[in-house]
Amino acid sequence: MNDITKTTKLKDIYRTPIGHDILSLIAKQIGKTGAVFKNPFIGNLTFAIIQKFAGKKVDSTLFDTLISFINSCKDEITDFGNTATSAPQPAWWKEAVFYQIYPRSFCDTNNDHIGDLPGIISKLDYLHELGVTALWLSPIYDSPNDDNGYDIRDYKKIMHEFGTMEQFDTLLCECHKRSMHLIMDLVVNHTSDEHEWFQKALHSKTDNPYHEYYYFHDGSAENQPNNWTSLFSGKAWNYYPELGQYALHLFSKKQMDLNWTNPSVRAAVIDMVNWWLDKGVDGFRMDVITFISKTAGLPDGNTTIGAMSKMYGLEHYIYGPHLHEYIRELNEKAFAPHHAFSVGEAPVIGMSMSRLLTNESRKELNMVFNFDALESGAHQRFDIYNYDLNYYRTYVIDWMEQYGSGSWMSLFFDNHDNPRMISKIEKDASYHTVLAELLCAMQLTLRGTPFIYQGDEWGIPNHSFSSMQDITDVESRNLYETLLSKMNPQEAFTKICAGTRDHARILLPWTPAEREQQSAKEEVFCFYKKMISIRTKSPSLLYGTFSVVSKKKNRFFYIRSPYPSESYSYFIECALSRKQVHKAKLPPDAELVLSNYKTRSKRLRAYEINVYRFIDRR
Ligand code: TEU
Ligand code: CA
Repeated sequence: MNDITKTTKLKDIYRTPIGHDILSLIAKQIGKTGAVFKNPFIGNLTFAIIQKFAGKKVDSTLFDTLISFINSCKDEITDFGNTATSAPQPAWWKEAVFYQIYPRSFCDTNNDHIGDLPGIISKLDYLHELGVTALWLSPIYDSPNDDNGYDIRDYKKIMHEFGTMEQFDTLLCECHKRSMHLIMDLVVNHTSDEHEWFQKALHSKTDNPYHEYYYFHDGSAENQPNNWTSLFSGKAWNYYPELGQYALHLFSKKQMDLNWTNPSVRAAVIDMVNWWLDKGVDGFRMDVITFISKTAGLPDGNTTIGAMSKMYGLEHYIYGPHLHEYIRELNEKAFAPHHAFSVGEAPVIGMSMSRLLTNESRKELNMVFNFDALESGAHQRFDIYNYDLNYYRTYVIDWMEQYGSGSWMSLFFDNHDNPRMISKIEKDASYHTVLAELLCAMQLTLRGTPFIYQGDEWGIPNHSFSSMQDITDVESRNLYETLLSKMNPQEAFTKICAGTRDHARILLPWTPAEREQQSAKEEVFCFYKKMISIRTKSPSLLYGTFSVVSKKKNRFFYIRSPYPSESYSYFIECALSRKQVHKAKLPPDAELVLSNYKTRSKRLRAYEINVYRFIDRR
């Protein structure tokens, strides 16, 4: 593939992996999809023409930066065929219903108001009854909890608030007894600054192998090595006067980035992963795994990109030059020999780069978590707005049809890093039950692996915080401090409440006394249980093809067609807003198998979803 230049047409840039995803990201900022670059006028523009029109408004280094980033990927996008119609290779992780547990707030059994391993063990029968077949545990390792366990101090020790290694062994054994897989969280882009490796790294900057485990750069108190900023606000460097050096942290000040160019780091990570896989763990969710390779020399980030994204330097770490090499080595020396499952967290990158990470021919990852649909349109997480499910429909159709026959989607609406999706969509709680059930049935009838986040099965909404005293998340607390330079405390608190990760980290209300609207929660639980059962028993929903029947505004009708071993097709009709919409013309003899409304109606009501099955006689 030839390198692109300033005179390459946008439509040709759109055909390169990084170019596709960058142009899609730019389109998203104006509420469009990348398809806009197939438009003859727009597709024939070039960076040179744009530069001419934009003049001084756009710094010329921006296009140079984009061109070198796009040219840094030498992989071709081979046509991997149409995801929606291919017959995939069966695998347990394609059929699984995953449930993400954030141990700190899942279930507490010793009244310290912190979830623990005995709490998880005590709920395995509940999860088995729901129909869950695989668990993903957010980090349970020893940690000072600056970022609630995503700052690991000892990879082979259990956090004392959660319990003991013996209790973990019991948990793993009890999962397997119930034919449930268990995957852990692999956080190896960084360690805690209290990790033994980092503590040894501080001893001296010469003749010290551990010093090369991290990114240390010479400097003085004023001039840090580059302009990179942390995703948790502020600069991405700590200064150590005793060494006269800075060390890199893309996240909190206590999460120090590992230097993956160092073969000793890669070997130490591989050793640790094998240690857990030898214990019988079934795989890992890999925390910001796409950040592990950085541009050599850690050069300054482009100021225009930094100002737009608030992440100065991101073009130098979101998809670095050796990323595929490192992941392939990890797969070859740890995951593949154990037939272990891997899902990589992949912030910022889009479908093309994700395809190169997950296509089976690449022997890298089984799946990724893509975040393009976590916010609708050009919105960011801390914006105060109503998420538009029409955006989700466009996104999921695009991925269902373009991702490629050798790649497999993860399907999720919630996780521990985001406010609850039902509250993003609707601020009026009276819609939350039907909305929770709409999201459930979409997630479990689309093609891919569903990841249910703890509490989704009760339709848990956002929490109401009364002041910043209630907010514990380091990302939110840091952001609040920076906001105070631009707005008053009340405005800053309101903005934090719109996007804080704390919404997803409130202890689950297990006892009826703790549960408001207990009957609504039980209704949502029963709906989840039924929908999971329908999916689990239906190869068409697991592996069948996907085709769109209607994608008109506020509607989403689609068909899942039989997988060879089954006769039934499924027809799903959804209303994506409060507005009533015309119903679909159903296939003959369609039988309603699940609805989130108890009565029937001529039109689809607010957030109504109906799942039908039928024999396709066409
Ligand atoms: O998150 C990576 C990440 O980029 C998140 O901060 C995300 O961008 C944002 O919070 C909203 O989506 C992973 C973990 O999931 C997160 O909990 C950790 O704080 C972070 O890495 C550092 O380990
Ligand atoms: Ca506890």
